[in-house]
Amino acid sequence: TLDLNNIQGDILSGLPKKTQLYIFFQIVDVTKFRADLARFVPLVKTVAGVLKDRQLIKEHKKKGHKTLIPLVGVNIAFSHLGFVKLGIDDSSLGPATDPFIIGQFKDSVQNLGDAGTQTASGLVPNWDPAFVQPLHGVILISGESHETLQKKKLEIECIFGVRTIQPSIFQVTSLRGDVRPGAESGHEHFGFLDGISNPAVIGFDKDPNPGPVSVNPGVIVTGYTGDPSQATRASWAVDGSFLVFRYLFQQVPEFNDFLRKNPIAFQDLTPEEGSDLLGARLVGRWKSGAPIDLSPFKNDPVLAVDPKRNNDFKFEGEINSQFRCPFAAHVRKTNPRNDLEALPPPVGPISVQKNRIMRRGVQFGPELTKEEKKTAKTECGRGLLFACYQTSITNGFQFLQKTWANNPKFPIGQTQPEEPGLDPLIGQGVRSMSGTDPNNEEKVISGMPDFIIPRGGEYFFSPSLKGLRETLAS
Ligand code: N7H
Repeated sequence: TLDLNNIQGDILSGLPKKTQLYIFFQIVDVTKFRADLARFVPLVKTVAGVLKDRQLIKEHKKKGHKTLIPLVGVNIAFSHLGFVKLGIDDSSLGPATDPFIIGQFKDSVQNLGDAGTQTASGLVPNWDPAFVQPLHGVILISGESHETLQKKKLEIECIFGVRTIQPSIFQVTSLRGDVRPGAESGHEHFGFLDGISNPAVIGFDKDPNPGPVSVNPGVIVTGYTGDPSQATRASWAVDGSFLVFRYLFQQVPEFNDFLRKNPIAFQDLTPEEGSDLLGARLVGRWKSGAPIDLSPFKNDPVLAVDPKRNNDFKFEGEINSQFRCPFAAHVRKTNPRNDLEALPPPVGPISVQKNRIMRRGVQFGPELTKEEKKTAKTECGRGLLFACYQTSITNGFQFLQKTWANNPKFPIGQTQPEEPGLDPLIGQGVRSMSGTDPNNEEKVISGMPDFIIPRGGEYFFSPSLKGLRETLAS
């Protein structure tokens, strides 16, 4: 059984958040850091702690309170360079070829497809300078208000002696994410409801909603059935998970402008409805969250918010058709469901279980300004602090990005003449796709501007409480 008191809270239950800070740091004094960490560990929120917090939130709401209950959740994770700096043998986290060991800086241009610039030291990604520096770890603070976050941040800075004459860490950068205001709460910056589909975990989610099959706990938490390296994990590396962080900018006015200029002419849709349909066909869901596989040509706001139905689809009977949903639509690319799981022999069926990831992103940046709406040009940076957990980056995030999103031939096994094309949102490379027009599935749209631009990131490992206490701290 999963030890919920030993697993960091963000992994299985998601730290409750209206706002969240990611503090990226380097360790500058190893001996002091290990001593400081011992005082930091009691702040770390476990899965059990989050479950308790969620109960408190429920009771608080039930009592009719309009204000949010002050709550804070702290987690910590380390990069391979962090473990090296600490002198900790992390070889049970992966071989030298594992993306975690290589680090995202190199992986970004080698495998993820991030745009780069040729320099004397090789191809380097066009990233924010903060992420070009080595990062040793990240501290996550989630809460209901900026005040709560700021207070906790100061407490943590005191523990690590930041702004004293002997700090143990140097803060390279910190990023703040905020859930969007009002009716857009829960929606990412393009306007689509997010956070609907995450894998249900056997042994944790007792009564999962209808949808994709539940995954073995080891797909998300190290040391359990489903962890490809279960047999060889060091004991301190059990009850942990790899945290992939990506700093992703979204070109929202440009996205909206593209939809406006390319409405799908279908049945008796108005141009505005045709633009909404195009957006829905790029994502695979309507802005409301309703899956287009179930409601292909018209938004269905009731379906959208019905947890018993809004993830219960498989691209069924559709193995060879993109009439209802394009093969390249973002949610079909990143969780192909029956495209692989019902793929006929000799190639299929192929389970997607090992490729599922637990997504925990949060939005950053302001709402669109009047000026941006008018000019259709981004002036203020905004996007997603993308985060996801898995026990294998090779099978999880990296696979989704490299082998699915960036691969014009995926999903495989289609017998149509047309190629699916790249994921129109996160695909990197020459971005074109077929299937946006239900009247003409072979029609290819190309010349899409980059809607999502990676500007940084790193691969981290989020250790167990026991690992933090007994192996990392001293
Ligand atoms: Fe995606 N978006 O706004 O379009 N994503 N994503 N994602 N994503 C999903 O089903 C989005 C990104 C996955 O199980 C939804 O919960 C944006 C990366 C996976 O059916 C929406 C960005 C990767 C799923 C978005 C972004 C993924 C998923 C529908 C970046 C991995 C679940 C909501 C700025 C490499 C698929 C939902 C399933 C869903 C958006 C990034 C993966 C609306 C804006 C980098 C696995």
